[in-house]
Amino acid sequence: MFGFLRRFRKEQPAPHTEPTAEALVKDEAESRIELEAEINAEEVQRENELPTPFELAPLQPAAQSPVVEKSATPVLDAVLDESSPPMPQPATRPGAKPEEQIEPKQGLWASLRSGLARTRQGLTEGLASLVLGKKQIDDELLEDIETRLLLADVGIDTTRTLINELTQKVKRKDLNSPEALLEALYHHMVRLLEVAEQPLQVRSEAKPMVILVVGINGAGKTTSIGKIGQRLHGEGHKVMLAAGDTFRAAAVEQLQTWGERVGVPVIAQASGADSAGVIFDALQAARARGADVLLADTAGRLHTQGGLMEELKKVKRVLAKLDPSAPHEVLLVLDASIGQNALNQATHFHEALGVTGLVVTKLDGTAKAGILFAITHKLGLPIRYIGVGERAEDLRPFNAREFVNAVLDHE
Ligand SMILES: Nc1nc2c(ncn2[C@@H]2O[C@H](COP(=O)(O)OP(=O)(O)OP(=O)(O)O)[C@@H](O)[C@H]2O)c(=O)[nH]1
Ligand SMILES: [Mg+2]
Repeated sequence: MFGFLRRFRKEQPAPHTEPTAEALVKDEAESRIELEAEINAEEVQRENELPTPFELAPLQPAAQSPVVEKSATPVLDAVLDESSPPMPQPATRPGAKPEEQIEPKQGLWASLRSGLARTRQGLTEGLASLVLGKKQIDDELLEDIETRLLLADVGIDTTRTLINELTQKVKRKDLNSPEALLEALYHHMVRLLEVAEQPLQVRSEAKPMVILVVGINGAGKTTSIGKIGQRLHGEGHKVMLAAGDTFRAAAVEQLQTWGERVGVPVIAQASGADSAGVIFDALQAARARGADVLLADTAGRLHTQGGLMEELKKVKRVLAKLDPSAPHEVLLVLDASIGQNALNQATHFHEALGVTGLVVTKLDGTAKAGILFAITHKLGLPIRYIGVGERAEDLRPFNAREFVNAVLDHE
């Protein structure tokens, strides 16, 4: 059942009376006001939920900081030294399930819905009047759905595929009402995205599992590393971070701040060092300390910057010298708000590096969350996480049905 239809129906006249055109316009306007009110309420709730700087996890005192600052390659003595601080253990409640340790029980669904409010508004606004005002499926309805999918950045090819599937069903008379058409669209969209529903699994045979995080400037790589690190650490894995972005000023400090906040060690060198060297040393250190997961940050780059793409290939080659199976994951972080460009980036990064998983960030604050359909339809890559906000729990493992429920207002 679609929430926007249910809400709209409440406003409808008694079922035996055909709504007049005037009533429909009025109802649509009211429905729009209701939707806007809903989104505003969600935004207010969100603002209230956002942690103030004082609510963030307190930083550990410097003396107990697990951050490992390195000055040259290879400098592993300090790391390997028996007297170096032990790996911090996850602050977990004994017996608690992993999800309980990281995520509050309530509000997860609400936060996903509120994060995706803009895309949902674009996809569903006005559809209620169009669907409930008709007995038959007609071209106008199909065209309207097509336009909405395109505006949500589902992309021309993927939209055409979805609309073609619906049109075939209509021709075969499998669908006998506009509501059935919408329901069929919902199921097609879930099926399309289910291919990408492959959560990140920590591979126990890899010690450590090396996750190389790549993407363009500002996509959310470092933040996502911090959030994934927090999640995996909370699940009881020994996590280490590698400050492989030696290019951008303050990049190392940004990762170290995350390391301190989450309570995991960061292997870093002075900025300007060779990125491949830092990540190589970090892998050695992580092995020596028995880490389960090493998350390696890298500097942002465009796929068109050939030299910088070569640098990432070098990182891969250097890692493979220590462990032929490393990196075990090449995680591409994509900013959803750039829409179709994200598909372009994914295609090129995948060609160059063999991407094995995606993190799609900033789905909040954009009406273009439809890009997930285009990327999955074209590349079929696993979407490990989606980012729907700035809080750690706003980086969520991707679930196709949950996602489509939120963008189509389906319950
Ligand atoms: N609203 C929102 N903001 C996000 C999300 N993910 C990351 N951000 C913000 O995006 C900004 C850039 O994030 P970074 O993690 O520094 O991006 P980066 O890819 O490491 O950037 P460079 O290191 O400069 O290449 C920060 O302000 C993050 O808080 C998200 O899912 N939603
Ligand atoms: Mg960064």
